Formats: sequence, C-alpha cells, structure tokens
Amino acid sequence: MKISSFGLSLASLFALVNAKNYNFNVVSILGEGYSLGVKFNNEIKPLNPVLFPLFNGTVVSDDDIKEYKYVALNQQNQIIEEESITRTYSDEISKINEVYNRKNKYIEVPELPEPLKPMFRMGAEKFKPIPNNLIYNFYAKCDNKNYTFVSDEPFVRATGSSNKIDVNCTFTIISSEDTFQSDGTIHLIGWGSRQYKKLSWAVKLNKKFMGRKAFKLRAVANEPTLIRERLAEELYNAAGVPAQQGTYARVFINDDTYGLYTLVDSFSKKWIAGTVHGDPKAEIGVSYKLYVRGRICSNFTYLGEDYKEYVRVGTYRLDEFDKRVINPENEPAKWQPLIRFTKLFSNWRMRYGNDNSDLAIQELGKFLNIESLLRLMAIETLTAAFDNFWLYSSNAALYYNPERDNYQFISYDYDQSLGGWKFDDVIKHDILTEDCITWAHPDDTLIDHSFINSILSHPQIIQRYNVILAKISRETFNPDTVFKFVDSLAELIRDDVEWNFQSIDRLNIQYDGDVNHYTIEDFENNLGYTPIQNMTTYRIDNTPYGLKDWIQKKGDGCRYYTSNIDTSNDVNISDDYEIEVYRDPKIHGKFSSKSDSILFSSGKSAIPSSILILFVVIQLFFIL
Ligand SMILES: *[C@@H]1O[C@H](CO)[C@@H](O)[C@H](O)[C@H]1NC(C)=O
Ligand SMILES: *[C@@H]1O[C@H](CO)[C@@H](O)[C@H](O)[C@H]1NC(C)=O
Ligand SMILES: *[C@@H]1O[C@H](CO)[C@@H](O)[C@H](O)[C@H]1NC(C)=O
Ligand SMILES: *[C@@H]1O[C@H](CO)[C@@H](O)[C@H](O)[C@H]1NC(C)=O
Ligand SMILES: CC(=O)N[C@H]1CO[C@H](CO)[C@@H](O)[C@@H]1O
Ligand SMILES: CC(=O)N[C@H]1CO[C@H](CO)[C@@H](O)[C@@H]1O
Repeated sequence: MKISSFGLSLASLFALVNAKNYNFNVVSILGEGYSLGVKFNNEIKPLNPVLFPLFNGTVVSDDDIKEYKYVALNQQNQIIEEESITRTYSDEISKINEVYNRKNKYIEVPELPEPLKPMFRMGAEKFKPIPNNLIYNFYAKCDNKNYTFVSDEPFVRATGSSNKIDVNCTFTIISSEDTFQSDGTIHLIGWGSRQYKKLSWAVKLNKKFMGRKAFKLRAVANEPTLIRERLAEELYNAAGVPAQQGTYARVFINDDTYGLYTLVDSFSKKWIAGTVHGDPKAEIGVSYKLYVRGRICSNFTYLGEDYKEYVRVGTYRLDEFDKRVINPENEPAKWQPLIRFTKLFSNWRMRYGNDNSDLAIQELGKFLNIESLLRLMAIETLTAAFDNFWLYSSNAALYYNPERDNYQFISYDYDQSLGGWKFDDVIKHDILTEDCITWAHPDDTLIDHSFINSILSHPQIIQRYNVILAKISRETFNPDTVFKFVDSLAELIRDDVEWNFQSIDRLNIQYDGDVNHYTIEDFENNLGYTPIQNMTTYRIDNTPYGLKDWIQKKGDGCRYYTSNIDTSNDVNISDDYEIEVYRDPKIHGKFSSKSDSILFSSGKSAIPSSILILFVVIQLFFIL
C-alpha cells in the first residue's frame, strides 16, 4: 500500500475503489523546531503545520488503519521521538484535535452544590463561563526582542521596578474541537508570582475568544497540585459570589515551553458586565482594587470630597469603569463612587455602630451587599485565604453596582489558600482549622480590621454568617463532593504534571526566579494527605497540608463550629432578588445526564450511548 502513488494496475484500481480517507489532527507540545508525523502499519506520513502547533493530514489507504501513533520529526523529517501511547483509529478521531503523547479524555467535572439562593447571573449567552473540563493549547508568537527583555528581566535590572512592557504577539489557541487565532499583546502580571521563574501573564486579544478579549495565564508555581486555585474559584461561584474562573492551558511563547497554566478570566469590563450583570454589553459601574501598603489596609474611612486624598492613601486603585458613562478625563468623576461609599459607611458607623436593632442592618443593606460579603468571607474561612479580603483587604475590589445602586466586594487570585501558603507569622497556625471566625483577626493592632469589625459587631450579621458557613461547610465543602471535584481535575491534568515541572526546570530564560522543583510524587502525595513542608535548600514554599487533608480538617472544624446552627432560617440578609443563574446548555443540558464518560476529549462529538450499547452487543455476538 502506498499513500500517494496511483499506478494503473488492476490492483491499485481496486485499491482506489476501496480506499478510505484517514484524517489526523494533532497538537505538538514539543515547541518550535519540531514537526509531527503519523506512524501506521510501519509507514510514516509527515503532517502539515496548518496552524502551528496544530498539524494535520489525510492518509488515503485501502488497508485498514487500526493502530497508529504520532512521531516527532526534526527539520530533516527524521524521527526524534515516538509517542509512548498507541492509538486506535475511529471516525471520531478525524473530528478532534489530539495532543501529542496525551490520551484523549473526556472528563466530567462534577458541579459543586450551590446551597444558597443565587445572587447574580454569573454568565450570559455571549459570555459563557470558560468550560472547566478541558486543556487549551496556547502558543504565542511574540516580538522576540521585547519578549526576551520581559522574560529575562521581570524586574527591570536598571530600575528594580516591575517590567510592564506590552509585547506584540500572534496567539493560537487550540482545544480538542476548536482553533482560534488573533493578534494582541502579553504583559507580565503579579508581584508575588513574579518572584517565580514560571511567570504569569495577562493576554489581550484583538479578536474575541469565547466572547472575551482578555484573560490571564496563571502559573500557580507555588503549588504542587495546581488545583487549589481552581477549586477556590469554583467555591466562590458555588456560594453565588462572582469570581474569575477558567481551566488549564499548555503554554508556549516563542521557543520557550512554560508548561501547564490556568487560563482564567481577567477582571475586565466584559467580565463584570457578563458575570455580575448577565450581559457583556451591560452598563458597568466603577471598581477599585484594594492593595496593602506596608501595614496600611483599606478601611473605607471618609476623607472628604477631594479624590486626591483617596489616591494618597495608596491602598485604593481605580480599576474598571464605563467610558459611556464617565469621561475618562474626568478624574473626580471616576473616584466619586468610592468617596460616596466611604461617606455612606462612615455615616452609618456613626449612627448605627453601637445599635443592635434590625434598623442598623436595613440601613447598611441600602448601600452594601452584606449577603455577598458574608458569603465571600465564609469561603475565605474555608480556604484560609491568606492574601484576600478579610485578612489583608488585598486581592479584592470594591465594585459600585449601578444596577442595584449598591456596593459589593469581588476577590481574585487565590494562590495563598487551601493549605498551600507562604508562611505568615501573623497567623495562629495551630488553631487555623478549628477557628472559623477570629482566624482572620490574629492581631488587629497589626492589621487594620476596623471596617470588618464594625460590621461584625452586629449580632444579626454574625448570625447570618453562621448560617451561610453552616450550609456551605455541610453541603458544598463536604469532603465527598469536593474530593470528587479534586479527583476529576487531577485526572484532567495528570498526564501533563510531570511535563509541567520539567518544563520549568528546562526553561531557557535568563531570569533566575524561584523554582520549587516539584515532582509527580509531590503532586500525587499533596493531593491527598502529605504535606510538602520540610523544605530543602531549593524549595521556596511551604505546603503544610495535603489538599484533601485541608478540606477534611477545615471542613470538620467549621462543621463543628456551626454544629448548633439552625439553617432553616436561610434568608438573605440583603439583596434578596429573584435571579436565574445562566447555565450553558452545552454543559448543563445535553451532557449533564451523560455518565458513561468513555468518550473523546470533547463533549460535542459524543457518540450516543445507544450506539455504544449496540456496538457492545455486536462485539458480544462475535465473541460468542
Ligand atoms: C487541515 O487543515 C486545513 C486548513 O485548516 C484544512 O483545509 C484541511 O481540510 C485539514 N485537513 C484535514 C485532514 O483535517
Ligand atoms: C517594544 O517595546 C517598546 C516599549 O514598550 C515599544 O515602544 C516598541 O514598539 C515595542 N516593539 C515591538 C516590536 O513590539
Ligand atoms: C503592535 O500591535 C499594534 C496593533 O495590535 C500595532 O498598532 C502596533 O504598531 C504594533 N507595534 C509594533 C512595534 O509592531
Ligand atoms: C483608616 O485608614 C486611615 C488612612 O490610612 C488612617 O489614617 C486611619 O487611622 C485608619 N482608621 C482606623 C480606625 O484604623
Ligand atoms: C525548613 C524545615 O522545616 N526544616 C526542617 C526539616 O526537618 C528537620 C528534622 O525534622 C528539621 O530539623 C528542620 O528544621
Ligand atoms: C430577612 C431579610 O433580611 N430579608 C431581606 C432580604 O433582602 C430584601 C432586599 O434587600 C429586604 O427587603 C429583606 O428585608
């Protein structure tokens, strides 16, 4: 059998009649400089780089191709490497993009229970949540001079400050079903995460990817399971609190292989509009990101009407606003919603600070979404968020919601959570799993908690917090449920974990950032009950709890703390609206009933189970 030569013999005429097309689509994870081929029946056919790193090709053959594998070829088309797995051809294969050396998987990620009344739409037809059960392949071809400068000097050597340069790139994103390409820019993000050699990036696109023009690629370099942050994101969402979420991506920039990242939404106008307001075109209000400056935290004290006073504090940073509503040149107008909040809050504190009546709560609820704040605090407790709102008023934003004319807090970046943290000597580590309320107040003389304290001093608020925590710790943070979620993400990424750690060890950039040198054993052990704690000279991070160990212990702690709480009185303390949460029909309709997940890496081309059963019956017939 030959692939492309057609003689005039009877045999080949016959072959032509019976010839069948075999289509192959495969993503290379080997980086630039290699191409891929397909090996079948002891023949090799080079594939075409249709949309690097995606290769494809058609083999016309009259022989049956049953088993095949992909091979890596160098520029002379010589075989460098073969896949360690053997594949079996089926018509489904021709419709999906496979990945070199990765089995095709369809992973059903179980949903976390949502025991509380919805508060926000959480998505829209034109702003669907990023599906959480696949791994994208992300390749950026970037201006090499600027990219090299950024990756070699995340902190600019000449000045010591963060490198903020935008680098022009062309991005190619490939999933098992789709391909996408757009020009745009990347820049480095984070300060803490910038200490690591595995850098984190913000991506801005000129074209829309799933309704978005921006997302983040987070390295999660401090964490051996790569799952904690994804779990935290989904816990907030399960509690009805908008949080940026996403899935995983294999990341390649020019000829550098960075490994496995999370691809999550950016805190963008579109994200706010699509998630909070349920329409990516909705009018948005103004968001202010909160930062810790030295020991100074945002306490929302009214400082008068001059916006410069708020700029001067240095903990409030103007973030997103709607240019259709506020003139970007009008600085006072952009700060006005923050000033108004501090004034409303300061007046409330003066009038109702020591008033335990329900009127105090009603008045607070007129401008603050208390319910959303308490849910956020409950998740921060269960995850022990060391770098978010309650403890440090950081990695969170105050958002003025114009639809409700009130304010809410939205947090992000959960890399310090769920038993994997940088050591913080302020925290009382010995009581962390049992303490479900004062854990975030180890010393209020060191960390200014005046804002949260004046809210928590009201018994109705503590009561509501307790009901929220009781429900979430019993239903959502239940080990059975969360373990299944963790196991499904582990199954999704397992084949990429070792490659990920090795990629960083081999990453050829000049930057001498921190590397934890985790192994696949660290991944497997720390998913369960084994800490990665006794640091050798090269380990940067302390992970004193295995992920499941933390979920079990902290869940037990908060279930015990709320064991006497009657959850039948489950009424929103504010913002009691009737909201229908957006559900992606692709995930929640057609596939929610599919339990036989023996399918390929995509949901769309799933074979109906009736056909599978038929197939099994026919097989049985032949065996008998
Ligand atoms: C390969 O990709 C090209 C360009 O997208 C497309 O035209 C062609 O049909 C593809 N071939 C196969 C076998 O999928
Ligand atoms: C590189 O970065 C500099 C500084 O931001 C910018 O002026 C220049 O246009 C960039 N060059 C390319 C090719 O992107
Ligand atoms: C970078 O890309 C933008 C458009 O995305 C373009 O206007 C600009 O000229 C590019 N800069 C360089 C230096 O190539
Ligand atoms: C609140 O923050 C302001 C500005 O940093 C500070 O001057 C003030 O002392 C703080 N108030 C409290 C109660 O800590
Ligand atoms: C960094 C760290 O925790 N090192 C400890 C590792 O374990 C030995 C023996 O238990 C201790 O002596 C080190 O302090
Ligand atoms: C019991 C309770 O506090 N219910 C409140 C829920 O939210 C609505 C709207 O903010 C209030 O009007 C209710 O009083």
